[in-house]
Amino acid sequence: KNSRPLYYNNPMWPGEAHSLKVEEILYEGKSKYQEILVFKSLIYGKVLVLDGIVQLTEKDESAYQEMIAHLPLCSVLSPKTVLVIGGGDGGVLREICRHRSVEHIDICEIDELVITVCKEFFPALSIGFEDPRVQLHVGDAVDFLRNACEGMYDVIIVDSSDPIGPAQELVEKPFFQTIAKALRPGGVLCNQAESMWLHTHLIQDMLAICREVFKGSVHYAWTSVPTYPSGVIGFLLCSTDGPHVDFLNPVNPIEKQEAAVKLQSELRFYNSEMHKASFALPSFVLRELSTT
Ligand code: AAT
Repeated sequence: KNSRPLYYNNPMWPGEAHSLKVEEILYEGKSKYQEILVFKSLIYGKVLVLDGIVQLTEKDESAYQEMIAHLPLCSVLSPKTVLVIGGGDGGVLREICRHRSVEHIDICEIDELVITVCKEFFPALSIGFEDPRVQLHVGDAVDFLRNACEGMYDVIIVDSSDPIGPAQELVEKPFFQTIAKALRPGGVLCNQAESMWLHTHLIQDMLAICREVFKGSVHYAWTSVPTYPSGVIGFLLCSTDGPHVDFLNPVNPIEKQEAAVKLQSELRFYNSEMHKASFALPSFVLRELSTT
């Protein structure tokens, strides 16, 4: 096991590496797309790692999955059709299924082995796949969206890995154009958008593309995820031309939904205050992002 490579030379995070104490390695394998590792950590519970990059831990997954799902779903009235890109662990599905208005969820994950491994080691996340409203499509999101029906979705959530490897094309303009086409007028995209501390150039590029492609509103929000590099991760929230979407004052707040008390008690991280707060940006980020 001493031959396991060091990851401080990952091109997404040159010169830095972060460590968690490994109690036990639970799974190690290689799919057609990536290396998959599951281990039990001392403090963060079980951890899913793809190509050396932490995708989630049991302790802090709620901060990511709840925000990436409820930020967009609370921003549109009565969302019914949703598409998830990536998200093979099932955590985002679990969150979407909490919304009673949702009737159909497509998920397009490229790597079937991620799904299989998560079903074995992360049952509290993969439970999302068991909901009858969920339809799984194993394949590349680029192809899936090329063939998607126009105006089909109220909300699209891109829960994809970093743009190295199979997710490379998911930060490019043609991909965003196919997303905009697949959304209904006034439909909403929430896209994983990296760290404001480390990736301002990537965020600037994505913002510039999205401001061109999405004719409604475009905003950057962020959340705290201690096990992601720099401890934070952001989201791009965009809406297509059509009924105006006010992301900062959501029309479908969690406390006004059916079974709101139960719903709110099930959530660990998201609430309406966190929703609003997530759009507040530090001054250096405001400056850097306004120049695009
Ligand atoms: N729910 C939190 C975990 C993820 S998982 C990202 C998923 O995106 C992976 O399962 C990966 O196989 C899938 N994926 C990557 N590329 C594609 C593609 N082209 N089409 C469909 N699915 C894809 C995200 C964590 C973010 C980590 C940030 N550092």
